[in-house]
Order: sequence, then C-alpha cells, then structure tokens
Amino acid sequence: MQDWPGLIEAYRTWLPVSNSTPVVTLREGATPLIPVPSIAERIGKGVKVYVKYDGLNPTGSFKDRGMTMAISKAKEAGCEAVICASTGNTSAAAAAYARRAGMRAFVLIPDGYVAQGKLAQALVYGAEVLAIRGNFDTALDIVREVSDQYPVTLVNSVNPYRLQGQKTAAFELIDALGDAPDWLCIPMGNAGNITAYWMGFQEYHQAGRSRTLPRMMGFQASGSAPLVNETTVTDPETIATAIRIGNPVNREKAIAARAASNGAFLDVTDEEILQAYKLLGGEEGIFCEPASAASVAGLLKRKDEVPTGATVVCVLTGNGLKDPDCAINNNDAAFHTDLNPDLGTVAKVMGF
Ligand code: AN7
Repeated sequence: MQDWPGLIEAYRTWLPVSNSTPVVTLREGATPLIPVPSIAERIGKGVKVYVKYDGLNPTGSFKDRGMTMAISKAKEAGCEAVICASTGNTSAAAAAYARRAGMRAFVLIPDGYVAQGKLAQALVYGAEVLAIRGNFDTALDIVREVSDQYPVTLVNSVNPYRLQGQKTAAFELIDALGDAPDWLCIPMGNAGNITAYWMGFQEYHQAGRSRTLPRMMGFQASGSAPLVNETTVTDPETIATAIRIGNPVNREKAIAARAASNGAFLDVTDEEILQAYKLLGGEEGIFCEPASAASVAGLLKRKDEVPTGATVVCVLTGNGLKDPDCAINNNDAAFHTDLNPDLGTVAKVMGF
C-alpha cells in the first residue's frame, strides 16, 4: 500500500492550492470508518451505523484537516504568526502546524475549561498560551480584534481555508461507502464542521461522485445549545468542554445546511452524552471525547426517526485521551485498588 500523503495532496484538485503553496502536513486525514454494531442493534430496522473516527488524526482531532490548509495558506502569504481562540482542540492543532511551519502560535483559552490533554499538547507543541478569565466566545471576540490590528493571522473557523480542509472528511466518507450516508450525525460548537461537511457532500454530488446527499443531523449539549434553541447562550455549561460555545460564528451557514439537507438540530443532556461515551468505549473499543459522543447520543435519541435500512455515520471528532479527567470520573469499570500483592488476593478479586 502506498504511503498516505496527507489530505492536501490526496484531494489537491478539490482545494484552493497551487504548485507554489508550501504544503504543511502531518499526514492528516484517511481516518477509519468503523462499523458500530452495538449502536446499530439498539436502533434495529436493518440500519447500518459507522463512526468516522477523526480522533485518529495527528493531534487527535478533526481540526488537523482544517489546520493543514489554514497554515499552508498562511505560510504561502508570508505570515509569521497565527492566533486562535479555542476550547482546546483548535489550539493543539494550530500550535502543531504553525510550529512545524516555523511560525509563532498564540492561543487564547478559557482558563480552567480546557481538557488536560489539549492543554498539554499546546504547551508541548510550543504555543504561547494565554488563559483568560472568560469563556470561548469572549476569547474569540478578542482574537478577532487582535488579528484586525496586528500582523497575526486568525486560524479559527472564520478563516475560510479551515472549512476547505475539513470538507475532505465528506469526500473520504463517499470514497469509502460508494455513496453519501443517509444521515450524518455531528456535534456542533461553532458549527464550522457541519458547514464543511455539507460543502464536501455538495461538491462531490455535483461532480457525480455520489448519487445522494445526506440529512445533516447536528447535536449540541443541552447546557450549550444556541443553535437548537435559536438564541445566544451567555453562560454555556457542559461536561463536553469542546462544544462549550454560546455564540457560534457559523450559525447562518449551519442553519442553511440544515434547511438544504432536510436535516435537524437537537440537544442531548450531559447524561446522554456520557451514556454514549461509555457505550462506545465499553462495547465497541472506541475511545472518543465527550463532545464527540454527542453525535451518537443524538442518533440514539432520534432512533425512531431513522428509516429502515438506512446508513448512518456519526462523526467522532476527537480522541478520548484528550480528556483523561472525564474518563477517570465517568466509567463503570471494575477498578480494585490497594490490593495485597499475592496470588490469593488477586484470584479472589477475580472471582476464582
Ligand atoms: C472534539 O477547539 O471550537 O462545530 O476551539 O473540539 O466545528 O466548532 C472545538 C470544537 C466538536 C465542534 N468536537 O466543532 C475549539 C473548538 C470536538 C471539538 C467540536 C469541537 P465545530
């Protein structure tokens, strides 16, 4: 098998790059599409369910797809520094790709609300981390002003190259399935990813690469559901800190994608998110972060509406290792501690 070159090389003709664009890549993309029979069984009706495990990207989330494009284009334009606001994953990806390209990476994060793994990444990848007393939405307002006034490039999903890179996930789904799925279930924060997927599905469809288009099913956490409730949330709260966002910048585009695809938005509670998170881990061997599990939680919540024989893809946007605190505090594992180090004790605990 040939080595995967990264998504810009793989999908070059579909992307706004030229021969003079310096490609900054960590060989992101080509993530596995994994069947999840235990989820399909809970729905029945001969439904097929897959997860697109984008947590297997180089920095552990789908953000790498957008960042390889955003940083390559920033490098092409001669930028020397980038900035983003982030609930964690964007900061990790921005730092990795920017440093690889020899740029400075400034990241603004909500102090105390970024999962440990993501913070660890930003630090090790050499970002300059600014933790503010405020949430993501406030941080985004600030970085927009900074990038307006100073020579730093904004790499949040208001940067159009981000969505260009992220649309390749839809291409990979169609390349793997031979057609678009019937439903695409996806968590929403700033709603960049749902917008990017819809763009990808439309482009492949127009080019005759798929016969159909999916219904775009977007899910948010109940405590942070501005799109579901058609409002702005000033104090978003959820265990899924990645999608703790109250004022999504891609609101209009996401609503347009819902309308054009006959899709729907729905919220899921933290409890429902954790149930799906444990189900994926404990029954399928797939460890995703809580925000990602919202896609599966949402599918299970809407299972009565899934058509007989449908093909459903749930996007698992981030790796479970990103948020070890959540994992340690939310599992049903048998975890026996402080045992005497002898055969008798161990055998007894095992039930022999
Ligand atoms: C795991 O890192 O916004 O709807 O600053 O990390 O495109 O915003 C993360 C978002 C879903 C939502 N799943 O995607 C950030 C950030 C995970 C995420 C989302 C995010 P969008």
